[in-house]
Amino acid sequence: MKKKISPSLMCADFLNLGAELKEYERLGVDLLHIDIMDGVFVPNYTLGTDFIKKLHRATKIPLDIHLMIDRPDAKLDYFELRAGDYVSVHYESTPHIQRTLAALRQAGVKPILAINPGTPICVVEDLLPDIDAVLVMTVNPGYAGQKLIPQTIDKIARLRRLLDSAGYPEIEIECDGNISFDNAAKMSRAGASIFVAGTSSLYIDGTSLEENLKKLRAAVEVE
Ligand code: S6P
Ligand code: MG
Repeated sequence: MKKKISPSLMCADFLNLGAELKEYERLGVDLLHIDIMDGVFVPNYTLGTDFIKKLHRATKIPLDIHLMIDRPDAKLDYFELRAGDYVSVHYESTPHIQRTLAALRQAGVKPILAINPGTPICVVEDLLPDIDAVLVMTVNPGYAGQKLIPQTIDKIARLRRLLDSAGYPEIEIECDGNISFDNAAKMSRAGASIFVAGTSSLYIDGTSLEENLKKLRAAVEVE
């Protein structure tokens, strides 16, 4: 499975975003991670619907939209979705998660089931036909710059085994939260293939995106 890096744009330099986007295109970044928070499902606000529209016009890189919002089933229409985008919805955010995932598939995007650190992996079992990936939160969602919850590494390994033994080896595992170069290697070995890159790797003050991306790519290629 190709290992993909998804820079977290909530960590980007907003005053320099146009140049940063050009740099991502030049470096062949796979995805752009867009955190959407509503102050209810998580205690923070970040990026929004108009930002997604602007990005769609500015770049062909697929968006990796992470919805951390309460009752996303009632709000999917707020978002401009483009074929090829990845969209994650949280298991914990709606009692109608299957309906929401099916609506995403219908809209032509890749549906991803996101699970918080405290949510057990067994919740994916009855949703396997509806998803292209599982997003394992390796910190509690809401903020950049947090510390890894250590047991989430083993959680990724257990989830990989569950997906493979259920006959879904093509379902990817995305991880999000404190993906440092060291943690990325451990997550990759455990079976993750999509890595959200924030303040722990790409956006370390005083370092270059190009160098950090190179280091992160090398870290996740370990087997
Ligand atoms: C957190 C959000 C994440 C962060 C990312 C930041 O709720 O979903 O996508 O932007 O975790 O990376 P880091 O390296 O600062 O944890
Ligand atoms: Mg995120």
